[in-house]
Amino acid sequence: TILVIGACGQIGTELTMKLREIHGNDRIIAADIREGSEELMASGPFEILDAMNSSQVEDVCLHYEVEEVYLMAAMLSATGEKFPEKAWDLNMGSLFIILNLAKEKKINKIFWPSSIAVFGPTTPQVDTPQHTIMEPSTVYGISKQTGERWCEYYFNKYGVDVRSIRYPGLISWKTQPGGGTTDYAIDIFHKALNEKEYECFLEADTALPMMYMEDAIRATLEIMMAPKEHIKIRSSYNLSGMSFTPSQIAADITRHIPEFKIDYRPDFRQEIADSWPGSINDDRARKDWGWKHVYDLETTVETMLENLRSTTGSSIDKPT
Ligand code: VAH
Repeated sequence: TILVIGACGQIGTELTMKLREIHGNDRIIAADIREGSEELMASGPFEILDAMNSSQVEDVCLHYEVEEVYLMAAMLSATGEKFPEKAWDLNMGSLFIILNLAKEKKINKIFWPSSIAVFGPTTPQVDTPQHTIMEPSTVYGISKQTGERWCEYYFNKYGVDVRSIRYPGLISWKTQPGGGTTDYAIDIFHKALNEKEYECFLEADTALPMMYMEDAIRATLEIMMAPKEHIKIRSSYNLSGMSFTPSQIAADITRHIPEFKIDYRPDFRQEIADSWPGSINDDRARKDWGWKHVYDLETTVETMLENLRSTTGSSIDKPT
């Protein structure tokens, strides 16, 4: 069976539903610190689980004969700056529990998400390369950079088959975003549809790497299904879909909703966004395991508005 820890989060929810579609509901165990959407809870086995409690995690793995773990639980960049110690403890504690279970051969494959947050203000910001200077300025970015080093160490020293992707900002409609800096790119759709206006917490010209959730889920499944020898980078792969600024996505939304108005009131998240790249080079993911993105800005805007219009208020669960 496959265990998804953090199954009720922004990525976890859609990843769990996709894995259940592919492997069958009962082969995918969803686990999180709290319950999730009605759809998720009704679709297969669920366990309330504290990702930092090693005996609880081990019990779930043994009980369900878990072979693979997707560790999607983490505290993201913005929230992490409000609770630095908790972010470090959760992001690192949960990773060590899973890496050690694999080292002890109690599970045999891990997916662990990294992020563009591993890059910092001294990183080249345009077409950021796979290998480059990384001096992250957020606790979240520090935990992801350290986590990458530990994943590579456990692969080299203990043969642990852990695979990782540096996700850009992710855009999705099925769940509310969870405390990230790129969340404006999700909030903007809800506000455009419900209020026809949006007060953006980033400057108009803040370019950030982004990806539509469907592409991110497919990338996650593809890196996990790739033959072991194709995964040549065991820290984490750069991955990119598109790159845009708040004013660019606002202009595209206005093509669909002409009366939409946006204004800009940057808050503490501006400094975080300024420390991250504007665009990412993902040639290694394309070369090693055949990655290619599908969604661009136009198709993302169309798909988001179409789905939110047809499900407004119903299946968008409340912020956790
Ligand atoms: C965040 N959405 O904003 C996450 C992600 C690259 C951004 O790590 O923290």
